[in-house]
Amino acid sequence: MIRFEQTFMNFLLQHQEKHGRTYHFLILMDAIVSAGKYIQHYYLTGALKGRLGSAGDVNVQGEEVMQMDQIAHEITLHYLKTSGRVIHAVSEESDGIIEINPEGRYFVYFDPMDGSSNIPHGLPIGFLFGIAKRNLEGPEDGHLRAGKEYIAAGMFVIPTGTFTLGLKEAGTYQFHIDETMNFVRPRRVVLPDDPKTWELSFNAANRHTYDERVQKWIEENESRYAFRYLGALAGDFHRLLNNGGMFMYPAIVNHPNPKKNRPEGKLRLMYEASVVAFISREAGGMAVDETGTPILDIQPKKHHQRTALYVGSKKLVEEIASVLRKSS
Ligand code: AHM
Ligand code: MG
Repeated sequence: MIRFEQTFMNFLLQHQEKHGRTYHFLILMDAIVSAGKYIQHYYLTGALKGRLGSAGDVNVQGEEVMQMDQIAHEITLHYLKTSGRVIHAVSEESDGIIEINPEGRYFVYFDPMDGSSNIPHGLPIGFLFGIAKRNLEGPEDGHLRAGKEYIAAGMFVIPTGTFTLGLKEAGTYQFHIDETMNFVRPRRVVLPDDPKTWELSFNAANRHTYDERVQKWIEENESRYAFRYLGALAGDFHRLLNNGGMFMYPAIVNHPNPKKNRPEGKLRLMYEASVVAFISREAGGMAVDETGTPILDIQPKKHHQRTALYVGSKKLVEEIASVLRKSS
């Protein structure tokens, strides 16, 4: 007997039909999944084809651009354009807003290759995206949406072949790539309640540069949990979704070289922090910034805005949020 698996597209079709929705979102998701597969293909053969090096450029955020950053950006834009459903896109790899189709229905915010330090080694990176819907009835409402207004957010862990999608008020689901390059076998993901499996994930080299309250919390609590850090948000967050715990990238405020402080945080709000915050909410978790404010409530002022991030199991994030809300 052949064992057939439900494909992502079939899962989504049924979801849309059940909720009486249009097919536009399906067409957009088909484009995003095509981009994810194509990036996966380019990355898998990247070392052999000499594509894992630097592009010799520095992006608008002052960071070294890798060849794969550019390839992944180009691939994603191609598919977003051909979907015909996107009005504007915001990419980590592009300074300005990318105007695509004035008739489009969706805003897409994406980081096509997140976790750049893993690229030269061919180790896991992420393709992260958030989707908001344009206001079709009223006046044009711009593209700067808070995460709570996203209708979906997702991430591919590449080249691992996993895809996770959070759907507004409908849960978070994980899929695996099969031999035919289809994402299959939907599984609903709920962050585990049991602290026994919880993990902490942060760049330990930075710990003495954090706010004193955060340092104290780490000292008092770290021995209770396992510690894991891959250096690529999608991979670290993927573990968390399955095991529970908390990923954090706190503000850097006590660096011995004050020029290296990052009081605004490192990660980007619209296409990194809000994406994992959305997925986490749909999996029963939560996410806050350095003031203990929910990430999904932050109204971005600019599209490459940064934020500190604490995301994961609700109880643990609430614990650190109450520490952060108290004045130092
Ligand atoms: P990038 O967009 O330049 O790749 O940076 C984002 C990445 C995240 O994926 C990861 O969680 C974090 O930066 C790691 O930073 P660090 O190397 O400082 O630990
Ligand atoms: Mg990034």
